Amino acid sequence: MSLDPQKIRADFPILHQQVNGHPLVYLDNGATSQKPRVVIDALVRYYERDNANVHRGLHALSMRATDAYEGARARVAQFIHAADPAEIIFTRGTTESINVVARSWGHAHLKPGDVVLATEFEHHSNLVPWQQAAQAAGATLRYVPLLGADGEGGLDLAALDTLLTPQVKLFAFTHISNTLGTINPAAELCRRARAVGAVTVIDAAQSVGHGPLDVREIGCDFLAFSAHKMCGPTGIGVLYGRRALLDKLAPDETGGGMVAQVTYEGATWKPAPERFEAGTPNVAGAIGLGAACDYLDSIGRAAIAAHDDALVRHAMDRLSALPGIRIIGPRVGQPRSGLVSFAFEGVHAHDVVTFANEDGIALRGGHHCNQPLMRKLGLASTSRASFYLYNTAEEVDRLVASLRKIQKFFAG
Ligand code: 7TS
Repeated sequence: MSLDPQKIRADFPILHQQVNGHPLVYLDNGATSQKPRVVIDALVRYYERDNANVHRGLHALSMRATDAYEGARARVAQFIHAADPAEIIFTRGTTESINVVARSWGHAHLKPGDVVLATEFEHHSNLVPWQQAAQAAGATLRYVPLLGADGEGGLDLAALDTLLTPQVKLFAFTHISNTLGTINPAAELCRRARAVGAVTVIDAAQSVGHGPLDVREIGCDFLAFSAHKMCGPTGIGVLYGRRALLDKLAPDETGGGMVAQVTYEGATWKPAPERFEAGTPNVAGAIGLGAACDYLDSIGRAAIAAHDDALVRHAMDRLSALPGIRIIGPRVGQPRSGLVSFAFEGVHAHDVVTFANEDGIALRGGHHCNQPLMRKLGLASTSRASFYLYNTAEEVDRLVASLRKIQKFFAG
């Protein structure tokens, strides 16, 4: 159950280039992943051979495009073990998926006095939509605290028990933190939320392409993710919703493609998923996402998770030996996803990222769309290295060598 990153690298054309005179080391996978040739080819093939609008034509191309689009839906359902392809709604990405739930479900179900629960380490995309939904309904938004001065203790599960009152109507949480690397016990959190009758929404942006995921085993009501972080194209993502919930939900966007009957006076809706896909969808994107699912499964998601884990252990080991470094999130040896965020005493994260770029290394620096979390940890920003299936231990070593140079430079 291991993978050979050198072999995998041959599948990714973009990796074979020099940046500032050095072979590219791409460690910004938390922001977006690179695309294998098979995904790029699927997009080109669709546009060269099959391009047509879906669900409305009786000609050959439209039928082919519709089959491929619906085939991608079925493939995604299988990828996350959804019971039914109708539970897969194509969106623009994680952000839009969460907004659909916040607007549709929030509008229908939230009342004054209700509570929406989130955690202290949500990405802005799983935080601001809930602020908006709670404000619109006169509901209250509460946060499950994070333990530890560096967030190393994970979610405070004892506090969760106190917070999960019958007033809580919805609990939204990230599966994997894009800044801390914390892996939340998703099935356990859903079980506890269900016990008070709360609906669960999981932000799976950082998890779905990095390991096995089964929505029925987790027992969530909604789950959101983006194709571009899992070797697929940009501009396409998924909202998974349990059929029983989706069928009762009104759409948040209306127009062509999602209506059953229209008169001058009004309209009725098709069932899910069409009900939530107004207008011409991103057909090519869905096909590209289907190809990404095939690609990841051809490698094996358990093997990808093991590879991420080996890299992050190696990185934690080497990084924690650097002087003046503050690593946030789980400690060395504790479970964490394949990413690590850190701050250097006296060096701004943007300087770290700029200097690393001189060595051909792509990192991310900033607040990572986690401003409230940064404030809680007393940090303006961090630098982040995030790994994926094509990264190697040698690349981690190049990062560490570059960071040593940066430290030396700023030490004067
Ligand atoms: N949720 C999490 C946990 C994320 O990491 C991201 C993107 C999103 C939601 C939003 O996804 P989108 O595809 O809708 O934009 N995270 C990052 C990041 O960490 N660096 O750049 C984007």
